[in-house]
Order: sequence, then structure tokens, then C-alpha cells
Amino acid sequence: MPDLLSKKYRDQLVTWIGRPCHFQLVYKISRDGCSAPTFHQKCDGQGATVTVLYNTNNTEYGGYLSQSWNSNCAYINDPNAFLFRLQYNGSSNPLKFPVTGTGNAGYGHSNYGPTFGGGHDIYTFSGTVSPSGKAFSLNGGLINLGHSYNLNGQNVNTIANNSLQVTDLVVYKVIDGPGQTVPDLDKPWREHDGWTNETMQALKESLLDYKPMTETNVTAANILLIGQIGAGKSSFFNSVNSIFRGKITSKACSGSFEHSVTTMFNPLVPFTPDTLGYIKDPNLKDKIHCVAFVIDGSTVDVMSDKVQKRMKDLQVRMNHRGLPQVVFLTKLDKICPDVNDDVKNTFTSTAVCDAVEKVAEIMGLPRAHVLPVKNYESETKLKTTVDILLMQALQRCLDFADDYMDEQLDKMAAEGKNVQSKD
Ligand SMILES: Nc1nc2c(ncn2[C@@H]2O[C@H](COP(=O)(O)OP(=O)(O)OP(=O)(O)O)[C@@H](O)[C@H]2O)c(=O)[nH]1
Ligand SMILES: [Mg+2]
Repeated sequence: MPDLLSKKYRDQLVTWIGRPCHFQLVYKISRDGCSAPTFHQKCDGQGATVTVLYNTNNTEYGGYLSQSWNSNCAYINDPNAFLFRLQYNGSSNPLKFPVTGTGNAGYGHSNYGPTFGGGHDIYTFSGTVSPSGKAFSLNGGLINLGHSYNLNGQNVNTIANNSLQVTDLVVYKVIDGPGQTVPDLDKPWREHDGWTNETMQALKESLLDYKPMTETNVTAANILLIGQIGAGKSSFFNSVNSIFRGKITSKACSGSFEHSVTTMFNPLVPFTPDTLGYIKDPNLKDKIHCVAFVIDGSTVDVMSDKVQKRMKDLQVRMNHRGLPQVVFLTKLDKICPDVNDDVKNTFTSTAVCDAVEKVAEIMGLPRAHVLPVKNYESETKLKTTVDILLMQALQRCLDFADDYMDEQLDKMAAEGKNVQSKD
């Protein structure tokens, strides 16, 4: 789950605080409950803190104290304190409001939540506040905003929408020195080609033009899709098919069935000499050139040992033949709300990054072999971004298939075999 406080606003706060520092979340009402005793238990004596209120108007504001919170019914003297606004009605709009009444910068009281200023400027809540739905109606007040802080012409409406209706209130401990663990959410965790229509067209053309880069009669790459029931094999096939048909199609039956509807690729049905289409001594063109494990990204955390073992067993046989393997990690939309909103967020999503890492570890494959995708499932229209993600995955798979064919040809040449088929 990405942190509520974006990288941009963290950087802004660090600039205002005026020394290298980073933030550690210590109290969050949506997680810990909105209760004054809990706030004090977690925040008293912690040194410098930043308190941020996230109100239901998409406004983010709060205050910084360089001194510790206390429960002593005592004002906190702090010449370095300031209040701030980071965002207003969904737009980035950072402003700093320096303390004027330094002796009353904060107020510590066992039955009060975070409280700033004499009077008080920001009095968040007292006692315990229960959530109603996803929001908390904090029972404090903002009527004296401007009492101990210089609002530089702003007022309670332009700073806080005059609203204590919040989705969250978070207190961060300020720790000296630059942080290492704060992920840069603006920087993608994997390079990608962008999300434009041109990128989509270029990928489409390159895939349409695809021919194995070998001087043989091999005209296509054979990719084996393997995966658990419901992992999204048929959906992947259908999605790719849809892209090239220019509309959503459903050639391979997909859906939630207890038993697989695509037994053809199902490892539960072993491939034997009796299987229709079995070729005893296959030519390169008849072989599998790349294996794609299709794994449901939303169930990575609960993948059973049995399934892991089954895949490992298959991998042993594939490794034996030097077969390249990739993972199509499906259902990204289910693991990250940002990706559900827009597939463009795939490579900046920490949830997707984590899932990719986890799968790479389970499968013993390099991370670059794990290819996140989102299949078409309920859509009625194609989307450029979804197309790009799917085609990129397919393209990578074909690159690996090419490498494999090259190696096989070298091997056959070394063994003096004729690569051309008999027919
Ligand atoms: N939200 C979401 N749902 C998906 C995605 N891919 C597949 N699904 C859904 O997951 C269910 C199973 O997908 P299938 O493609 O039928 O899975 P399969 O691997 O072919 O399953 P079997 O043929 O039964 O082995 C279907 O209801 C799909 O609509 C995805 O990327 N996102
Ligand atoms: Mg299927």
C-alpha cells in the first residue's frame, strides 16, 4: 500500500524543516483508531513530528513540531514550529505558516489528539472518535486558526475547507538524515516504452511482422501457456487475439469453472504419445520455444506449497531442455487500486513491484522474466495502455523464443543434424 504522503510532499516538508531528515509513520487513525490515549502512547516523547490531516475535500494540511508531544496539560514552546497546507481540493498547493506565539506552539493533554496553538489553532479531537464509513468527523475545532501562527493572508477555508471531516490523520516521527527506504513513487521500477498510441501501433506492427530470426522453415514461435485453473490463460489468449482483431473477442472459453476449460495446456493432463498431434521426433518448428507460466497476481501471497511444487517439477524438466521461461503475472488490477484506475501506473505501483519480486523468488527466475499484464475481462472496448502491456509481455516472450531457437540451431549444427524439416 503506497504511503498517503507522496514523495513530492515529503520533499516539501523536508525543505521547510530545513535539514536532511525523513519520516517514519507512528500513528494513523485509520489503522490505530482515533483515540487520544493511543495518540499519546505512540507519539509522546518521540521528538520532532509532522501531523497531516487528509480531509474529505482532498485537502492535506497539518503542523510540524520540533519538540515532543506530552500528556501533561502543558503548552509546548517551539520557535521552529509551523503549520502548513500541502494540497487544496486535490491540487498541489503547498504553503507554510510560521509560528508567532512560540510559547503556545503545541498543547499536550492526555485527552486531546494533536493540538496546535493557543486557543487553539488546530484542535483535532478529544477522547475517541469512531469512523463513519471511510471518514472520521473529528470533534475538535479550527475556529482560532491564526491565533499563534501567521496565516499569510490565508484563512480556515483556504487552508482546511473549514472541515475536520477526514479520511485519515497521520503522525510521522521526523528522523535526522536522509531516508533510504522511501520508495520514489514517481520513478518507475522498470523501464518501459511509454503509453502512447504510437507505442501501441509500433508494438502491433512489430508483432505482426514477427518471424523467427532463423534461416529455417520455422515460421512461428510456439509458446506454451501453463498455469493454475483460473489464472487467466484463456483470457490472455483472448486479449491478444482481441488486439489483433481490433475488438474484444473470446475465442478461447474463459470463465470461472471448477474444472479447467482449457485442458489442452493444463499440466494436469500429461502429454503422452497417445495424445492427438504427438510427434515422436519433433523438428525445431514443432517444439515449444518458450514457456509462459500464467500466475494470478492477486493470489501470489496465498499460493499453496502444492502448486509451487508442481511448477518446480515442471521447471526441472524445462531447465533440462534449456527451455526459456517467463511469467505472465495477471490480474494486476486486483492487487493495486491505482492500476485498476489506470494501467499506466503498473511500473510505479509498489504493490505490483512487490508481487513481481515475490514471484521471481518463488520461481527462481530473474525479475526481468516476470511480465505484469492485465487481461481484458469485463471491458467492451480496447484500451491503448492495456494493449501495450499485453503486447510488451508477448514481445519479451518472443525474444526469449528467438534466443532458444538460435541456441538449438547451433547445437544441431554442432551435432551435424539437418535443420530443415523432412516435409
Ligand atoms: N480482473 C481481472 N480478471 C481477470 C484477468 N485475467 C483473467 N481474469 C478473470 O479470471 C477468470 C479466469 O480466467 P481464465 O482466462 O478463464 O483462466 P484460465 O487460466 O484460462 O483458466 P482455466 O481454463 O479454467 O484453467 C475469468 O473470470 C477472467 O475474466 C485480469 O487480468 N484481471
Ligand atoms: Mg482457460
